[in-house]
Amino acid sequence: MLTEFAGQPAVALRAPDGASAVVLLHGAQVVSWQPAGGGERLFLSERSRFGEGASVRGGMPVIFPQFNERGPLPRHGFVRTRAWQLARSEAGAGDALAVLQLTDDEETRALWPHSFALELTVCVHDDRLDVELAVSNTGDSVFDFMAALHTYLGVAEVESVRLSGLRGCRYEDFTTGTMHVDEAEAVRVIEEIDRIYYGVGTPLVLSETQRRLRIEAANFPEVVVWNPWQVKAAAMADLAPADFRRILCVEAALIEKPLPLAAGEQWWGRQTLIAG
Ligand code: TA6
Repeated sequence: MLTEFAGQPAVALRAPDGASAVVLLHGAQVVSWQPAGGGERLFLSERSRFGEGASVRGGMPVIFPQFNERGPLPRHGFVRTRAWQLARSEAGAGDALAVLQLTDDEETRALWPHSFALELTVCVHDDRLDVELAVSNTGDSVFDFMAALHTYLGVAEVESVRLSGLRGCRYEDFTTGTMHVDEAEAVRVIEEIDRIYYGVGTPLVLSETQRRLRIEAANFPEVVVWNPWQVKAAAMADLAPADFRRILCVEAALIEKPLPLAAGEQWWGRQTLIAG
């Protein structure tokens, strides 16, 4: 159902079992997810900026075709700051889903000279949220891309969470510019963290005192774990100073080897969150 969220056009999903989500057309950004019978699981900053050109601080920004500043494009690409089209939204017997689309235009081609079609499918059902990004090359030559679902998970207190499933994975630590292999049983966050984990093959589990979240991914080989912590958060105009404690970004990503997509080909990647 088309609605408004923070004054912006959005689609509200509600499954018959009560699971719900809200997706802004701006950036095709999921900004709320409540599993059936449960509370909000995503963080959204009350100081977020919305509308033309803004990137909204929270929810699940879609990153394409460049991650962070790993290339000449605007940081994290350009699709999170553009208006997408709603192609379809429906509530079925057990779930509710919406499909949003974005294609290249003069402005995107001025930044990145390729023809593409993106489709983001968001589906809620019972205790799960599935978000799938499909990328099609609609031009006549190959292009390479990176992509991520930059998920801001909402947590009660970040110092109390444990993120398991990354033991044995190689990671790049951006706070020190060094590479490591994670030997810890679980990731704990007690200071700024900004890591890309490579070759992640198993589902992750985020445990809090009162609740858990299972995080699965398909076709996204990397996981980014990020929390800006106090000093960087204080410098962010769109984040309240204490809100870094309520966030853990766990992002399904394709970064290390930008994917070459030939003319006429399609790729898809999915992230699934399962509340417990
Ligand atoms: O995914 C983590 C990251 O790349 C961090 O380095 C961090 O600065 C961030 O994304 C947020 O970027 P943004 O452009 O949304 O402020």
